[in-house]
Amino acid sequence: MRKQWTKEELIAFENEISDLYLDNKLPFIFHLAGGNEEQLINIFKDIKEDDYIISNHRNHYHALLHGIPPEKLKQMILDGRSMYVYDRKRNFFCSAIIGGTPAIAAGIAWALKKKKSKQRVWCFVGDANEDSGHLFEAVRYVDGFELPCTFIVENNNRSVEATNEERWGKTAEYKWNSPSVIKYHYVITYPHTRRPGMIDLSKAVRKTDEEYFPLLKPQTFPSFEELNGLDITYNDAVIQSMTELGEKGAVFLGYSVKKGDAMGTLKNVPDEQKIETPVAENLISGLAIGMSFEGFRPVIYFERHDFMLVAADAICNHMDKIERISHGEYKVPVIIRAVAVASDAGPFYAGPTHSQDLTEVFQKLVSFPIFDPVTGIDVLKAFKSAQLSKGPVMIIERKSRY
Ligand SMILES: Cc1ncc(C[n+]2csc(CCOP(=O)(O)OP(=O)(O)O)c2C)c(N)n1
Repeated sequence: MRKQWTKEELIAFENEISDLYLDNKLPFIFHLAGGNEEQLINIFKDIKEDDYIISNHRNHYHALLHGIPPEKLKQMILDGRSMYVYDRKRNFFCSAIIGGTPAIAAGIAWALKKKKSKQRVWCFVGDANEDSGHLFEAVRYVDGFELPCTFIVENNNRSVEATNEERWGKTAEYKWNSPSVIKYHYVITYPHTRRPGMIDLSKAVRKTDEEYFPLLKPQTFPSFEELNGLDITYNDAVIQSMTELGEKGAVFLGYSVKKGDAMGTLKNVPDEQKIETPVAENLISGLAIGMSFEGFRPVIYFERHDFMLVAADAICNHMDKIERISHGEYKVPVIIRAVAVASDAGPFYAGPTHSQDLTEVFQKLVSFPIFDPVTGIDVLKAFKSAQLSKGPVMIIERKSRY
């Protein structure tokens, strides 16, 4: 049974955190909530204990109201994790990257609906989340497929220091035409964040990035020596790998994966496992993350590297970092098929915006394994490793080798 918080208790918790800061105990960025106690206490009356809460940088109230014990939350805050509050057991997740969470929320909701679960996803966002298209993509997706997800826009008419009018002029008060969006207004009682000048940093205990967020141990994979010597072409190896993944229950996401069969590579995969998506690469990748939280193994098909840049937030800020920033509580076993169509790809060549090979860029950007198979046997080994991976994996496919 979750503790029922009163307005006064919530305020007292945040005041205590504020005092810890003034006492040099929190030498890092954190965000205090205040002014929306009554609205949140009301909203949480509709939220069940096993529902998902997808929160953001200002998450202390959401965490307390969803049942994270105050001592546990306080310790996380003391450990530099105010913006990184996770609790897998209570389905509590957050991201401080504005715009990053709605697609993930939609992906979890997709999975819950598929599993015929009674659970729901509640995604809390500030008004700055209305600033980019990411929220719109997720709302449209949730509405279109009637997914069990509600987005709550917490409008305090402020992003850092700027009002909505300053950012958007006459379109400041955006109205959503969606059954999935609730918007409430409030006047926030704290500044955006505490200012560095308010404390004596020389008295603060400071740790390294790695002490706050230990690095993940690199995964090792078997060598699959039994595959050596097989006579299989690159293209057939991709088809065989997709067939195997399909038999193991993977779901395949992308646009035109049903009609186009991802250039014929999904021809042996049952249609129910092919998820036709909008042409919204960041949404596709966020959906995959959310689905993976609920036990699905999503395989994303990007038909050109260039298009992955649109998904860079979901791939680099989220997919790659979620396991580390959640101290291992959330894992993201997503497989990315990254097809490179360089100028040597003959009839598939389509000019400079469609022919970049970003393998080395992603090798620098992300810490998860990236396989770049050369032969058919390498392809089989790469996808077998991907099947075993506990986290994300990217496999480069080259059209010129198909
Ligand atoms: C993609 C991205 N851009 C910029 C920031 C920096 N940033 C942190 S909080 C914030 C403002 C958020 O405002 P809002 O969503 O309205 O929430 P509030 O802080 O008012 O609760 C910004 C711009 C960020 N975290 N992520």
